[in-house]
Amino acid sequence: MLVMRESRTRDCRILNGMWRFYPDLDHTAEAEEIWRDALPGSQQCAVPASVNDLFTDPRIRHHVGLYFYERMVLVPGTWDQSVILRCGSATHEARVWVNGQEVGDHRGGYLPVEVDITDHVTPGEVFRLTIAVDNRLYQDSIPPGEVVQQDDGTWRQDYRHDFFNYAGLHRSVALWSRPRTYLHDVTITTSYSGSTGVVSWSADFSEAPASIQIKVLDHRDVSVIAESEGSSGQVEIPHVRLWTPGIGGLYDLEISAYDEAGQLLDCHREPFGVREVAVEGMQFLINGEPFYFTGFGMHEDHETLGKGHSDAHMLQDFELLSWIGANSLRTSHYPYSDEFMDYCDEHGIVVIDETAAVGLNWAIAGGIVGDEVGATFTPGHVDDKTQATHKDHIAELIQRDKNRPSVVMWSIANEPDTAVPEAREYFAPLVEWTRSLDATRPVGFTNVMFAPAGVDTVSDLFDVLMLNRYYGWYAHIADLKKAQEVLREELEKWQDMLHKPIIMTEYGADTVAGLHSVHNVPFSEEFQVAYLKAYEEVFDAVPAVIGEQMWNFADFQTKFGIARIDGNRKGAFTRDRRPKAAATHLRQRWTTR
Ligand code: BDP
Repeated sequence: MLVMRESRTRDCRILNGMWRFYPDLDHTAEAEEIWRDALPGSQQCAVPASVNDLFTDPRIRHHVGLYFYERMVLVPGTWDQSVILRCGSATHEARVWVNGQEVGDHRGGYLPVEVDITDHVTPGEVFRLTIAVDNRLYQDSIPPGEVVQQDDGTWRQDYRHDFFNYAGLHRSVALWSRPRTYLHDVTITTSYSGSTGVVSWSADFSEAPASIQIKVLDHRDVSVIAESEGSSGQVEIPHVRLWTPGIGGLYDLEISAYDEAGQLLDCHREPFGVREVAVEGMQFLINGEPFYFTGFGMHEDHETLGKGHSDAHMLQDFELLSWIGANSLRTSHYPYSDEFMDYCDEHGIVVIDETAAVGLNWAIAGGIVGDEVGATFTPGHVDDKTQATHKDHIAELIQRDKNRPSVVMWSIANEPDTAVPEAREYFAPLVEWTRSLDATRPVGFTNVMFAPAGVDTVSDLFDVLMLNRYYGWYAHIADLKKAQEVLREELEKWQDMLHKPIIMTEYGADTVAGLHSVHNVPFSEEFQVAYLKAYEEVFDAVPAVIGEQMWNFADFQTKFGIARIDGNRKGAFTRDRRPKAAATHLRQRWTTR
């Protein structure tokens, strides 16, 4: 599924704003088929946004089940093509009705929902659009979870990951007009030789057009740089401007399809960059140059909005990333919005693109050793069904992001239970699957502290080692000398065993902004800085370490827990994006490298 972009043949109406809203608090909506008529009541909800922090009623905040959204939509009278409804995401499942008739659904909360509604609407007329968003997570969803019926009959959502289960229409909703014969996919791969860029493309249409014209355009001013034709082939870019970290450098591949009479059928512009990514020995190369990752594991998370996208908030985050000297980030722990990824492509921000496969670990909960609840890889926990959903989810992510130059690596899971042999059976086919879908990027996952070198059973299957470590915090609390010792010993062991590049994808300490101490006590700003310095000394001493992404960019909301004070406080910035002392420290280190 291509990211929809306006073109000579594709038009768009953004449907963001205030929608009618009905949270199904008593779970009767399905039996009553409430989508058949206008939603009851007069409540409204903002789109895009998470539902949870907008209302004062705690039943809405903690609701487990369905939320209904509705609005009237005008199909422009000039639209005589296919009409497509597209939401950037609906967390975690969506069902869509047009005038009370079901037209489509989608499972998975962080990737687009696209439904062809042509046969149900009439140009020039208004229709009633209803979308149900289901926030429930199950054993076979990605991420997994469990809905528990409580003694008083209410439902509780359990899940094993460390961020609040925000729900809603989180990203833009739009109505699109698309030609009936249309480009539904294009794959672009690039390389270069000397100063000549080589671009290969392969385009798939709903129906073969009579001819296909290809143009390479400069993304900035759409000037034509090269031309070719056909559904697949190669085109050269003389004096190529390589896509470069910190700079960017985009081109567009314009694909135009014509019928026998030479009439334009469809036209789409796909942004791309010419760059090469490779892992060689213990180095990660971008355009042949060793790349050292600085930056963060992040979250889509803000006051009021929850996981709702806002261009203004996104821009502020990117400004802070630039200010602090971060050249990269990981989309922990799910795919981020199209807008976010577009910005990374445009500005040369290096992305480790992560799936929503987080919490596949029955031995921990949010970095902390959990209760004894049984094995991870067992029927009813993480099993064949989970793996099947995981596989589809990887395919959808690669489908969405494969042409993005910013994406230099796939992270197919965060902290699964890889201390047990069953993990290998689960992950080996998924690694192979990922490589079969994209042979151009390395594949990794982030390894949990409880599966260190010698215990972990899967890391040799992957190209790069990504480690999340909390020595000095969850283990050896406050003993930074010991933390350094254990960390160094472990990193050297990995280095000797695998000879692969290592990125430290998480390390951090909860820190309450404004709490100070001359004794470096945990939770103080001074301790967070001391903790970072201790880790950095080790990174600088181990050659295999080719990156540091501190946990987390900013404080973020989580479910309740005694180790969570209104959320996770490991941010370098507070939740409202004020710098802690750690931010100033990181800026000093990363801007002078
Ligand atoms: C790691 C998880 C991350 C948590 C972090 C923490 O990958 O999602 O937020 O620990 O505990 O286990 O802060």
